[in-house]
Amino acid sequence: MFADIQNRIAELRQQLEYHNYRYYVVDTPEISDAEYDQLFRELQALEQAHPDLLIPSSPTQRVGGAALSEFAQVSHITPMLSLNNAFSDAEVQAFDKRVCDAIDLVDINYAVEPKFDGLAISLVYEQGQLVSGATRGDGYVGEDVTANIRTIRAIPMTLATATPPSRIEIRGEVLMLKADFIKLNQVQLKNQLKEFANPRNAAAGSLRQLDPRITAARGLHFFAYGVGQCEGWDMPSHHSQMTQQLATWHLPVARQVAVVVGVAGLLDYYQRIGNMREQLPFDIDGVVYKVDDLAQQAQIGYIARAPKFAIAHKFPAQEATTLVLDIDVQVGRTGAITPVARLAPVLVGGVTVTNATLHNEDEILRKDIRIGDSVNVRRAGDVIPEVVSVVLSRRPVDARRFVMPTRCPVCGSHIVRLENETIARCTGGLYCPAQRKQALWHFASRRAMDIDGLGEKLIEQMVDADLVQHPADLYRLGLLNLVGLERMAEKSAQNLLVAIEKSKHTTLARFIYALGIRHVGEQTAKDLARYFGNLDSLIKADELNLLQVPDVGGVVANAILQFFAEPHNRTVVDLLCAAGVHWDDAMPDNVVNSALLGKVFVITGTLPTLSRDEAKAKLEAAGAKVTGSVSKKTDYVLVGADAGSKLSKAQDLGIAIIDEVSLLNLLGQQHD
Ligand code: 9MJ
Repeated sequence: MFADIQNRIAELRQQLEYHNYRYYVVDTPEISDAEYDQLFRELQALEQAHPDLLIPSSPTQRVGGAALSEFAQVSHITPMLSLNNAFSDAEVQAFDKRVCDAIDLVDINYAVEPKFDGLAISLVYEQGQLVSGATRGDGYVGEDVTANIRTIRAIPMTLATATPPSRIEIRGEVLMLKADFIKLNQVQLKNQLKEFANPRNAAAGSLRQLDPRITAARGLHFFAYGVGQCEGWDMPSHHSQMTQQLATWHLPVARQVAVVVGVAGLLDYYQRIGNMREQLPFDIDGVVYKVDDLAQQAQIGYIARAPKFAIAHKFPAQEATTLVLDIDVQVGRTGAITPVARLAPVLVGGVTVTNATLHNEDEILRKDIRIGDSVNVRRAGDVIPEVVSVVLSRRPVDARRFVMPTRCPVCGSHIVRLENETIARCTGGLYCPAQRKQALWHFASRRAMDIDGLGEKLIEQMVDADLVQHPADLYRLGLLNLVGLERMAEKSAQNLLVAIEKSKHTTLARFIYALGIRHVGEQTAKDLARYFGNLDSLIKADELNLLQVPDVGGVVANAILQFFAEPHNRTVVDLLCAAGVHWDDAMPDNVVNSALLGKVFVITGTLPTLSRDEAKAKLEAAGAKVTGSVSKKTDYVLVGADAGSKLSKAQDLGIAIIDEVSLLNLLGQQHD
């Protein structure tokens, strides 16, 4: 019976390790998460019932242990050497020549590997069980990070072999996959924690956590690339066979490892890996070349602290340090204002960089980037370079903070940053040249002014030819303007003019929507049109008025206010109306411009003709609110006969007091 349990436990551990390997190492799971959980729970239950059978390398023990107060030191029996670097083809040729000379051979076979940009780690397996994991440290003494290493699912707790070495030290690199890095930074941002500058820093920060539960949550990965000390195992004769062996034990070995011949093979591999660099799921900073034959390696030997039989061929740095000469802002198609650092020109990964995006104001504050600072700049693929961090030690005393300009650099309209938004925007939506194409395209779109035939391409041409600057210009176009444009024969030009003419007769809702006010979609435009009934009332509305409109909250109200507060936009609206754009005014749902809209009333005493309910209904119909008690928020107290304490309170607070006659006057006025 006991033997059965022992067997079942061993079987479950083996199965869990296998499925772990399928999932995390070869990325082709065979069972569902639920099935995995079921096996896991069965093992957990058996181990709980038989604590004497629990071993540290059980798959249930990946995340467990309590937080440490510090990491213990570990001496590496075989030192963990670093590699010399080559930065040019000439240096690689010189390396190959040294190798050839040392062993008096030509056309050497080299094992070639990506150079992972992570942290070098040493894993020790005894009788096939993972017993320890340590960082490289200074190469001789590292830190014991075993508990954290166990949380890395790609690292087997048990080697997948019935005949493991009695003891083997496996070396490789712990890293964070790019996708996990992006996710981690999103979480950091959400929790208002500092983002990591790159996957390498994230991996280092995650592995050096005293609490393994934090490491576990970070999703680290591992690639093996070598063997250190080894007992009870016949080492293969070649490095490439060794890494293959590691893979058969279910250690993750990069798919890109290969064997090539001679210097031409090395340089070709460098090119090939360089071309796929951006597409790889992990960061690399070069490739590594190692003489494949281990006997030849021994013959070539070491110099100082590095092997002479291997070299790292680095890619040009993707990060560089330079000066922030100035910070100014760019205006996007939607009016988004992006601060941009103007940099002293610097080569980053072979490309001269003079500008880097700073994303937004908060980002500048978070990274504390100032004009005059030395900054680290990164370029990844074709994306706009960005500032990663500031070299604070080099900050000059006169470094200046960035101040968001109040005016759009392109059109001079006000720049505003709405509540709860990170992005500041130019408010000159209809007028701003930077937003012209987008604004026109939206204006003409089917659900807005519905100008048939006026698509993106045509708008682009018209703007580029300076025919149209803002929507009102569309209504001044003539046949002669249009026929000069590409693919615009007289017939299509005529059709377009007819469509433009037709669009003049529209609805208020469409017109409001066409203005492209931020946060004002089609439905909100309809609500606004129905509520206000005419454009003038919408333009004159204050925040309280706007908040009365169904589904209009503070953000939308503010966006509308900002839009109409910008004189440039008002000008375009006036020009549109002057050009003949019109609609049939609807009866407003609510009476607007009322002195009473949004005002807070308290009624007290007996009114001469109206009942209290009637007075209340009339007030509410005019957009006022009626409450029961007088406070500082009360605008008016409507008094009748025998008014009591509410009247005296209103007098104390200096609140306007009116009688029924004045009320009826007020109500009457707005129907004028
Ligand atoms: C990295 N970082 O990818 C070695 N490395 O070999 C590879 N590092 C190495 N090999 C001996 N692929 C010392 C370091």
